[in-house]
Amino acid sequence: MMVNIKIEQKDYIAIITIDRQQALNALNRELLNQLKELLNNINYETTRCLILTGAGEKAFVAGADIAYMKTLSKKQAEEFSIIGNSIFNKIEHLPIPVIAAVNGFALGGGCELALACDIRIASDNAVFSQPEVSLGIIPGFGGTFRLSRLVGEGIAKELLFTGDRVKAPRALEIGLVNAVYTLPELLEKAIEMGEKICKNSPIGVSAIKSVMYEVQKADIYGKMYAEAEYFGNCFETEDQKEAMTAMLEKRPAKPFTGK
Ligand code: DAK
Repeated sequence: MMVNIKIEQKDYIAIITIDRQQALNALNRELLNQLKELLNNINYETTRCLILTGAGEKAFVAGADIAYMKTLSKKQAEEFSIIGNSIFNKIEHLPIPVIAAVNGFALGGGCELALACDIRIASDNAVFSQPEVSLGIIPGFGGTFRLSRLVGEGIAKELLFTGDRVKAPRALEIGLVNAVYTLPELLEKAIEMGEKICKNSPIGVSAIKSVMYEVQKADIYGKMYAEAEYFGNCFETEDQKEAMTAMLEKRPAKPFTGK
């Protein structure tokens, strides 16, 4: 029984909803495992497009679970990063298109999840950010290279270094999302796009996705392991522990010391 994720089928479209609203759909190990299982069990005879969204009106995914990450050692963090990356990579090379319907906060790992999808559309209350440097870490699920690929290196570096939040209109302007709708319209619009895709040749659609993936793959794999290593090195530091504790205690963190 999937406690954190729902999947429903609408004709050829499967809709996966991440539903862990008490933590704004933050990704912990259990949720990632469930997502992996769902992805491993997609029947491509009956499914030609996947939509990923978050439950509720507030968040798509508010990030990797900070309460879970707070106490990770360097080694555990590196492992967590590799597990997450394997799932996000899987999404990226599923033989069918994946549309992220971003219905609110897409922060940290949530933004990275959206980045691993083929297409992103958002509701007008969506907020994107890679705030990891404010938590004493770096993105661990491919955010560094996938964000650059999508919005260009200059804007990606600005967002990664500052942790600035990007609201829906700006996300549209920089190409982080393809379109913005009201929240009640969002899923309907994602389904509409999915239906158009599903009317086309599944072999053709899949071939396009594969070609585009193959072209980028060689480049991405090397970068991914570098990211995991640097990510691991941010753990067991005073800054990481203090910043994550402060977030969970809902207080401002002490200034970073670089230790
Ligand atoms: N993790 C755990 N719990 C979270 C969470 C998160 N990322 N985001 C929110 N929550 C929980 C809050 O702690 C709170 O729990 P209770 O206090 O009710 O028990 C509940 O969700 C509601 O949140 P708030 O009370 O804070 O709600 P507000 O409306 O006041 O604020 C917010 C919403 C989204 C602005 C705020 O919750 C917030 O700033 N959340 C943290 C967002 C964030 O910094 N996300 C990035 C996390 S870092 C990795 C791979 C990837 C990554 C890391 C590692 N490896 C594989 C190793 C990526 C890193 C991240 O994602």
